[in-house]
Amino acid sequence: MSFYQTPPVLENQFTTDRLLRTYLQRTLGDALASVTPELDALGALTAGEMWQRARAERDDEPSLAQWDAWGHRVDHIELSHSWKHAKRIACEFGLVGTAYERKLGALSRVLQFAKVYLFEPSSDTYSCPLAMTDGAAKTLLTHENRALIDRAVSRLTSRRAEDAWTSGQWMTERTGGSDVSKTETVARLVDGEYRLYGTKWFTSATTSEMTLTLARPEGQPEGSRGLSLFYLERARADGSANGITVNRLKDKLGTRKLPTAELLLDGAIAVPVKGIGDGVRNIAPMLNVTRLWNSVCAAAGMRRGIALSRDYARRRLAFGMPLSQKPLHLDTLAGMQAELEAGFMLAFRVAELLGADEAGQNAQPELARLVTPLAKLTTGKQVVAVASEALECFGGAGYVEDCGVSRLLRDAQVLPIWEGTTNVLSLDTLRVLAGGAGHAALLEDTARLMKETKDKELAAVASSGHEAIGRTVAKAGELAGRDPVAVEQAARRVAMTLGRSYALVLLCHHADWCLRTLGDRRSRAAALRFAAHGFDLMSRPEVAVREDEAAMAME
Ligand code: MFK
Repeated sequence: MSFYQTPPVLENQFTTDRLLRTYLQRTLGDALASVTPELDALGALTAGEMWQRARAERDDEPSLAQWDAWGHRVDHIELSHSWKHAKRIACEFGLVGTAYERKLGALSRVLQFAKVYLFEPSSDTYSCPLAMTDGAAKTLLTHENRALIDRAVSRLTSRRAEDAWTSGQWMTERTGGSDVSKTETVARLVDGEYRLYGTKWFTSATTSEMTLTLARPEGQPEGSRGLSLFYLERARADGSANGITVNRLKDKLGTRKLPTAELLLDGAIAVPVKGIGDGVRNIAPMLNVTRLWNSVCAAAGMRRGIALSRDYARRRLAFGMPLSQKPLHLDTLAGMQAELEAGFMLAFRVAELLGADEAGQNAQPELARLVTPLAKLTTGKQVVAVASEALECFGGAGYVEDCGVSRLLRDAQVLPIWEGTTNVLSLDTLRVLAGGAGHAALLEDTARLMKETKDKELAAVASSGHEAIGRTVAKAGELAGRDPVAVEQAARRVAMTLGRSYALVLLCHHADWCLRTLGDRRSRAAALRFAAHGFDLMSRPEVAVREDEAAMAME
């Protein structure tokens, strides 16, 4: 009789997720009971129908038809079936709307992102337009543009798929995804309305009904201050294209269900969102929301890789027993879970801060401004490493497309890139440290968390995290005053140390709660393991070997 392995099975992704459930128990308290049926239903859907569909339709990718049979330019993007399905589920469960309905007050963002966490890994990256939609709604509300709010926000936050809109976020041009100040798109005032001319080089979810974008009104200075933030709709009132042509769809490593296009804007009618100038500053609310989505989606990707690997470990027999009984395999899974638990805490901490700010309760804007890029850059790197391990947990099967795991790694790789690369966000972290009270707020928060952590070992580890943050902030400040090149060279180590150390302190605090309230020691084990993986990356000399290293880097 030949031997065959059994494929992994996904159970309900809410009911089987200890980390998510204990976190929600701690943060939502009594309110959890009222939202459990919804989370339970989404957990069943994401493990069942959505996951099966994503796998069965894996080759059903979006396609672009530029011309119709009669020679008209149409630029029609046909979406995959799973995307049409994902839109209905996203609306029904209020993946965006939950945040704006605010039924749980300051905790509404926690609930929203619990849903995002469940939904994302089976959504074929439909999370991308949802992230931008959330960011657009937030940005329009922040800038209090009444006409645009009336026109778009109820559509962006709708729970009815028939009238719900999604939004794009068109920032990237050929001049660069990071250095947005070089944006070449021009805004020309024609008969009292702005028309945009230029190319947008990386427009994700190009089928969205509207977008926020940057352009330089004629006569405005160079640099990011001369840019303005514009709102535009894909179609004009008569249904014709709004001066937008689609040059081609990108042929990407991953996120292949997501239609990402190169666009030409040739007279697209657009409306300034907040006057003229300061475009980068004005689009920042959107960036901060999408960076939070990125962090939660990174945690979700880790969780999915672990869920599949864990189930497979129970089924996969090798050397006479299941992998789940092999000490080395258990050690590998424990390391993956430890990274997930820390990354999860960091991502959801940003959700807590955003929700508090929006509800006007215990708002901590300086802390939020600092930890948003920290969460994004920390979890972006974690998910690539954990997804890679997840594939390895399947051996050769994980490297094969139709086993359903390989996509996790390809999709993970975008998370450290879009919405600001690791290095760009590390430099952003330095700017925040130099300019505000973020580091004081961070130290205050870690001191509080540490104080509330009672278990001796967890408290000691949390204290090491708190101290690493203090040392790193001091070191960055000292370097910045003495040697600007050295501080820039160290930026990633500074940011990663802050991100991983904060994640560690948050996880210790959560683990302590689990221990005391539930008698559950598993998050404690995760915290100790995460600490052993390392969180202080600042121990190397920053200046001594600089020239040798630069030579070595570019040999
Ligand atoms: C699954 C999840 C899906 C997620 C959706 C993915 C969709 C992908 C679609 C995309 O569009 S990806 C492309 C995203 N592009 C970026 O994220 C840009 C990356 N580059 C940066 O973030 C640069 O740091 C930045 C463009 C912001 C630097 O620009 P500048 O011109 O050097 O600006 P500067 O001087 O740093 O900042 C200008 C102002 O904005 C400053 O304020 P002031 O004018 O008051 O001095 C900054 O403080 C402010 N600012 C910048 N970043 C901010 C911010 N304010 C608040 N929050 C921020 N994050």
